[in-house]
Amino acid sequence: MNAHKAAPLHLDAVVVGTGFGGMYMLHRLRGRGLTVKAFETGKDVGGTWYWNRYPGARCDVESVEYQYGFSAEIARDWTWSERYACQPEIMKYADYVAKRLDLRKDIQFNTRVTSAIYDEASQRWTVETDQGDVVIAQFCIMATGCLSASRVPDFEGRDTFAGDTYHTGNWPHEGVDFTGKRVAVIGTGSSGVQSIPIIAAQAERLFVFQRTPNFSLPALNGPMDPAYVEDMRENFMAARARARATNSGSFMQANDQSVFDVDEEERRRNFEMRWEKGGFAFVTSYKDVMNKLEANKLASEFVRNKIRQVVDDPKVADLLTPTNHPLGTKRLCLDTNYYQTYNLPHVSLVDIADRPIERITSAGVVVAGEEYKVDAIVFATGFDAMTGALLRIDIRGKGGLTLQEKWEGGPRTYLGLAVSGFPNLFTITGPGSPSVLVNVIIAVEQHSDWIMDCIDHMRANGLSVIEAETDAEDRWVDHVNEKADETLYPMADSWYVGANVPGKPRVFMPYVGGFANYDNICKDVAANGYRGFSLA
Ligand code: NA7
Repeated sequence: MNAHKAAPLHLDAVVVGTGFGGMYMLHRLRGRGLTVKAFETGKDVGGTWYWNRYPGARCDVESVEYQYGFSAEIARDWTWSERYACQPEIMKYADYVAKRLDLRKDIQFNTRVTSAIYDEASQRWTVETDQGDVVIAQFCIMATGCLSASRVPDFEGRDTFAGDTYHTGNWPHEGVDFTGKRVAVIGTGSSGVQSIPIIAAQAERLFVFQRTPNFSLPALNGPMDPAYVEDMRENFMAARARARATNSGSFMQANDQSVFDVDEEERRRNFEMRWEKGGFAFVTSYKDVMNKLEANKLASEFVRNKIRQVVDDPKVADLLTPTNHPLGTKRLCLDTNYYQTYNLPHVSLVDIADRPIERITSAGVVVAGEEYKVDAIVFATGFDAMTGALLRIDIRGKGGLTLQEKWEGGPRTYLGLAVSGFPNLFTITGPGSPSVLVNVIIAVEQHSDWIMDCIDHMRANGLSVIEAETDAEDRWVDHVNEKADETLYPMADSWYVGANVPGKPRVFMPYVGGFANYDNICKDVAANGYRGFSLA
């Protein structure tokens, strides 16, 4: 229930969420003289990193890339300690940026936005919060994140468990010590893969419940090479500019040869060389790995062999080896000693692919009539990705249309930035934009800059309302689908298509056409009088 409602505050813009997207958007809007306030559910900035404090939580984009590129000074004055930053270091970085830009004075923490309702007569959004705030604003910008609505599946008996339960995406801030405990981990996506080795190192007994084996590549994390750190201090901005001109939006050197341009020996050498580098470089071994099944099969089989080489028990190795989806079509994981963990005598893999968890009892988890008795259950079961955080807010556009109604058959946006029927509402990394398929920091900067330019344009031309046209939206949705269908991505039951949430419409949500292509489309739309938008 909402707290007592305050008198409405009139502002130019409201930003919902202060992960890296909301932080930068707030900075941009404020810098252009708009009156703006941001609301944030957490007690601090950082978004998904604020919540995902599970043991081993680590970014799988290299730390030098996972930072803002809008300010040479901010980049130069920050030094990452490891190749892949751990969650606490990313929080320190978020704190550093928040202090540097003095962002917190315009953020209200501990506050969840509950509704955003558009009034056609006044052309204003009324945004309300669970703390009783009422803000009336011209622009409402949703920076709610792609992986922020965590979910625990509705296992029968879930609430009867007598021990402790945790979700990786909502981890206690004081941390958890599993020493001497019997622990169940349910889920083997990135959060499971990162946390399992660390939980195993503490726990007396660990059961991992796996529905789908995922491909995981070795991160080969370690301290940063000082020479590279210095190089990046000088040359980061140029490297970022180059990355923005690529479709991966990253520093990785993609190989534009086909798998079939080379013989078997050469291919094996190249796979091995990229494997040895660690990280996602392996996926860019050849240009057709993600769009030709035969090419993907070769890369997939290389990784499967690596798994078999590491895991001692061939039966366990078989269970851990992904066979039901092509490499990369479910979000790839990066790990440190994940597969090695299954060689430990106190770690057991419980296959639940064909025999789902029957129920949770007061003592543990039941599968195929067998009760696995544990003291704690860790749900590493993921998120209602990309749409969940938006749909949990009561958003109503023209004619009282709710976003839930509008997206009943799956999300529909124009450029992942705007929704027809919802004027002056922008979504940062909304469905239909590259978002989770590229370095998300680049994605949020590009969106925030585009939105800022758009608002500048409106102000300079005496315009007060912008709305995506339905036709343009339809064409964009078709285009997003066409691009996805050119790839292997739709073959997997991934969270990219909402398959992890029962009843969620199966739609490929991110835009797979590439960052640089997408950026050019957005620029072109703006340069052509915001083609596909109506402005008044
Ligand atoms: P993910 O990647 O969605 O992984 C969730 C895991 O939980 C995955 O293995 C799921 O199996 C499993 N899951 C979900 N529901 C169930 C049920 N009902 N029963 C058994 N197992 C289940 O979430 P993460 O938090 O690991 O990672 C999210 C993103 O964060 C990641 O992709 C990176 O971008 C960072 P499934 O594969 O659906 O069969």
